Order: sequence, then C-alpha cells, then structure tokens
Amino acid sequence: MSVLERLEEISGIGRDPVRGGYSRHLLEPAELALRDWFRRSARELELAVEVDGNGNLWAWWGDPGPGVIATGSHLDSVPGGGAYDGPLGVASSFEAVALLRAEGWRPARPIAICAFSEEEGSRFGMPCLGARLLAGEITPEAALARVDSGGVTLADAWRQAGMDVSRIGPDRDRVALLDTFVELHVEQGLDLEERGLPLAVASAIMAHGRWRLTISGEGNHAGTTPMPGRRDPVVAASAAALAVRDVALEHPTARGTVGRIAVTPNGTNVIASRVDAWLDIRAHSDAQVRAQLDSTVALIRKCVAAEGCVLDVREESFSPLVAFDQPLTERIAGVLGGAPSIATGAGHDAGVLSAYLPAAMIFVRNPTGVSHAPGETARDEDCEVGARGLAAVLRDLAGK
Ligand code: HGY
Ligand code: MN
Ligand code: MN
Ligand code: MN
Repeated sequence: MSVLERLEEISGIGRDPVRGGYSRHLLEPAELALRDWFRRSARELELAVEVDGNGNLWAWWGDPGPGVIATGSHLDSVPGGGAYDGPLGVASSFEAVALLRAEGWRPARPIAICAFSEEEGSRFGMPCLGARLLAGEITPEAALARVDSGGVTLADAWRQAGMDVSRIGPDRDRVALLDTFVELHVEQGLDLEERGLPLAVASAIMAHGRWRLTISGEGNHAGTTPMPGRRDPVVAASAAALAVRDVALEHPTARGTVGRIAVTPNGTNVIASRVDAWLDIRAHSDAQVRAQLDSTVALIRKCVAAEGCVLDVREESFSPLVAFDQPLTERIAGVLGGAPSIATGAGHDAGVLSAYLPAAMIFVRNPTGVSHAPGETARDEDCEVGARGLAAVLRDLAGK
C-alpha cells in the first residue's frame, strides 16, 4: 500500500456537504468509522489494538512493555477541516510499520501507533483532550461534565459509544511505558514550500489559550425597537472581534482569533439576547498570551459596556509554550538527512506529551499552507517521503 491509498480508504468518511472538507468529531458516526478503519489497518499488519480508558487507540507491534517508541496523531477534525491534519500522521504510521515489516526488520522495543481522542477540541472544547486525560492534566470529573453544542455531555457521549466512564482519567503506568513519541503532521504554513523541501522537524509550539466570552443583552423586535437604547450583543461581539484583532496586531508574532460565534436566538428579525464567542490567543510565551488576554478583555469590556450589555469570560483551555526535546529533534533531523527545524502556532498531542517524555514532530510540506480548512494539501510524493522518513526514524529509535 501507500499513504495515499490509506488516506483514500477514509476519503469518503465525514465529508461535510455544507462547509466543505471534513467534520469528524469525537464519537460521532464519522469518527467512529475512522476508529474502525484504525482497527482494520492494524489487523492487516497483525498489530494488536487496544483502546485505553480515555478513548485513545493503540496498535502494538510487540508486547506493551517499557521503552515504547510511540508514533501517531489524531483522527478528529475541526468543522470543515482538511483531509490531512491528524489522519496523515496515523496513515503514515501504519505505512511506516508496513515498510519496516516488508524489509523483514523487527523492532528491539515495542512500537505503538496511537490515535488520540479529540485533539482539536471541536466537540467538547478542550484541545488534546485524550492526551491531557492520559497525562492527568484534567480531572475525569471536569472532562465528563463538558457539554457539546447540542447539550450532550461527554459522559453521555461516552456511554452512547459503549465506553466505560469509570475508566476515564490519568494512566500514569501507560505514560511510564513510553520512551519517545514522534508525531508526523502536515505543515500548517508555507515554510517548507518556500524552502523547496519535503520534510522538517518541529522546534516549538506557541503558547495557546482559549476563552469563551458570553455577552448578554436584551432580546427584542427588530422592527419595533428604536435604535437608541438597544442592548444588542451582536453589535458588542462585532466590536469585540475588532478589539481581538487590534490587540494581536500590536505584537508581530501574536495571534488573536474569534472563529466561532453562537447567537441566541439567531433570528433574522430578532435583536439577539445573547452571544457566545470563542477567543483563541497564541503567542511566543505564556506571559505574552496572558498579557494579550488582559489587554483584549479590557477593550472588550468597554465595547460591551458601551452597548449596555454584560460580559462573562471563562477560560476553556491553556496550553503552555512547548520546546521540543532538542537531542531527540536533532537526532530525527539527522535521520531525515538534515531536515530544518521550524516552530509552529498549531497545538498537537506531541506538545502535551512533551511535558512527560521526549517528544518530537515531523512536518510534511503543504503547498497551499492552508490548514483547518478544505484547502489543506500535501503532495502524494511528499506523503510517501514522509512515511519512508518516519520508518527510518522508527528503525533508528526502536532498533536498540
Ligand atoms: O492548534 C489547534 O488549535 C489544535 O490543537 N490543533
Ligand atoms: Mn488541527
Ligand atoms: Mn493535528
Ligand atoms: Mn411579528
């Protein structure tokens, strides 16, 4: 097989006819179908599959035991996301193992292929949910109480999928088995395209926080309510989005985004009573994210007050700056023939795991530089170069 053929097997799963691209959300039918594909792919390679208590999938080459070299990524997507973010890493992991097996090579240590639950946080709001639960960064109670946009709790989603809620939570014994984690991922920018190279390694991930802003106003009739004296949360939220952009623009490398807004009740001829807006801030230090949040919220408070509305701000998640393990990253770059090292603004399971064990990432060139949108791409030949590179990395790391 090839990476391309592996991705083709899932190309029909979770297509979003409204947004374009893919919407594959934790434990919804498309994501469950991808889990079946994971199991089938593992079975074809004679790998034993296990689902841990946090819904993360593990395919084992060799018996689980100390010194595991783990690789993989995630299967879920953002709403209307691309075909590569997540699945490329999982498909490449299977392909790398297939290539090594075909050579007759056998690992001296166990190799695990992982697919972590809800990396994007698109259903329950917490990015890298499965990896964070595994590591004990969020409590089972906090996770189980999270609610999706349809009012379904994570606990209910878990039960509906036939999974055991009592198994959710930290799994330190499992983490202790892991020696190294390597995640292959499509690049989410144009760096490699501009350099004319197929692969890079990751040096760092920007600090990243997500907050939920709730702006409450007064619902009323769009025709009979005079303009003066309205308390319209959509007007306040619009000003808030400008404030987010303006504060981020003050720092050359900072990012500030409002990408999701829910208007209640969302009627054409209704002044809204409430807006929920999700704020995403990223920067090159944890302190900078906090400072940017403070300036942003101060400005938003003014916009909201000017409109006679009320603001509530709640932190959804915070992901500190990640600096990947340098010796591991240099070793992998060497195996890949001197791949450059690049920093990214996107979050990854490898970033969460890097707090507990040496972790690294391999990026595959993306000719459009687009990600989290249907225009995300990777050339077929680069995907194969990536899988061969990952195979070489596994051979190096798990060979002794
Ligand atoms: O970067 C993100 O928003 C996500 O964790 N991939
Ligand atoms: Mn993503
Ligand atoms: Mn991803
Ligand atoms: Mn009417």
